[in-house]
Amino acid sequence: MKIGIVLYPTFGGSGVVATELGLALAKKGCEVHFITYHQPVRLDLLTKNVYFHEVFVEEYPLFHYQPYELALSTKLVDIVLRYKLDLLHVHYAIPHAYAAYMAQQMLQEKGVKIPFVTTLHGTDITLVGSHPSYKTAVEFSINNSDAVTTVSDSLREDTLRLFDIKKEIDVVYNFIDVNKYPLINDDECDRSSLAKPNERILTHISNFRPVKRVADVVKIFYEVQKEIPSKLLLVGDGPDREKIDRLCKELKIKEKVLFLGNSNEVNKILCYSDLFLLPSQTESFGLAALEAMAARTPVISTNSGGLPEVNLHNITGFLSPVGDVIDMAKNALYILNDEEILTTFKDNAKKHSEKFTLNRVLPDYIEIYEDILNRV
Ligand code: GMT
Repeated sequence: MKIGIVLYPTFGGSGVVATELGLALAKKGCEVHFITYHQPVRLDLLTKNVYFHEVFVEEYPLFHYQPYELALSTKLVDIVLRYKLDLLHVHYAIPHAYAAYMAQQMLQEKGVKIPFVTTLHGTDITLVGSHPSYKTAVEFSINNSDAVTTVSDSLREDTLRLFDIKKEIDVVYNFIDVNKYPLINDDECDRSSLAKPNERILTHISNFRPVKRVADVVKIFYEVQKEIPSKLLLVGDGPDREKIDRLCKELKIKEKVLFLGNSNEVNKILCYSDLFLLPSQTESFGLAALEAMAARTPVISTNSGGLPEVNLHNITGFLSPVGDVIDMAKNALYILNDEEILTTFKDNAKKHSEKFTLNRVLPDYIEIYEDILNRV
């Protein structure tokens, strides 16, 4: 099968899922073409069956906004024709589903039929997608996709609630490749440059957007460090980063908080971590939480969106209402205060993460592909 995967190339979860899926399909013998505006962060281009095509937007003085979807749909037509692709799989509705639909229409005029699958990831539905500026186009693109998937039951429900959907929506959970999360032994996991032996390490990874409520991460940590010696690792970068830096200074905890920026060594950072904090306003799934669990790190999160499908209350971590930093701090202390409790939560987190493996998810996507190809 020859598949074109359209994605955002950044550190965000939708790009990570799309990249890992494409790489797994390539390993199975599919020819996979990644199409986006620069090389995806987790994509190793020297992989058999893998191709990358950069979408270039020509600048022109008249354009106040660059017409990316126009360039993308043109590129899709070009790649489908040149490599004789069988189908497109677009990750994140805006503007990918819309561009895929346009490419499909243009190709039809040339006598070529190409079906496309749209995978909805979260903010393309809950935050940006349902905004009046985009809603009509997003609804149209979803209804005109040949197949639609969401990454959690909660996102499926949100999509049906926020849009007038006339299509079946399949839930295909996000996943991790367990081979990339081997348990790292304590002696291999040298955390001495980050924390003293008696200190606990709490970690947060995100794109520092307002939806992540990173200020709540700091406030939870502030309460925790009053009771037990600890450090906070902040991984990632984004619009709220400076605000968070200022908050740490105001709370006088700057020397206990390490800003690590964007990292491709998430796996290693997580092996140092005792607890993962994800107090998001909304989260369709919470891939970062799943990655933490796969690395044996329990999770303190909110109970919004799809998080309860990933983080099990009082088993793999705890869930609290959005903004309830005192409850989240109390739960964090409960786990961190007792070595035996911490070990139980770590074991539970690892075990539960194994329900979301690539091997379980891949056949679902392949079935969806075969189904739409049979309908062409
Ligand atoms: O969380 C973000 O802001 C990034 C966003 C993305 O598009 O990469 O993440 C969304 O997709 C991930 C992969 O499916 C999910 O794990 C995240 O929960 C989801 N984010 C939100 O719903 C806020």
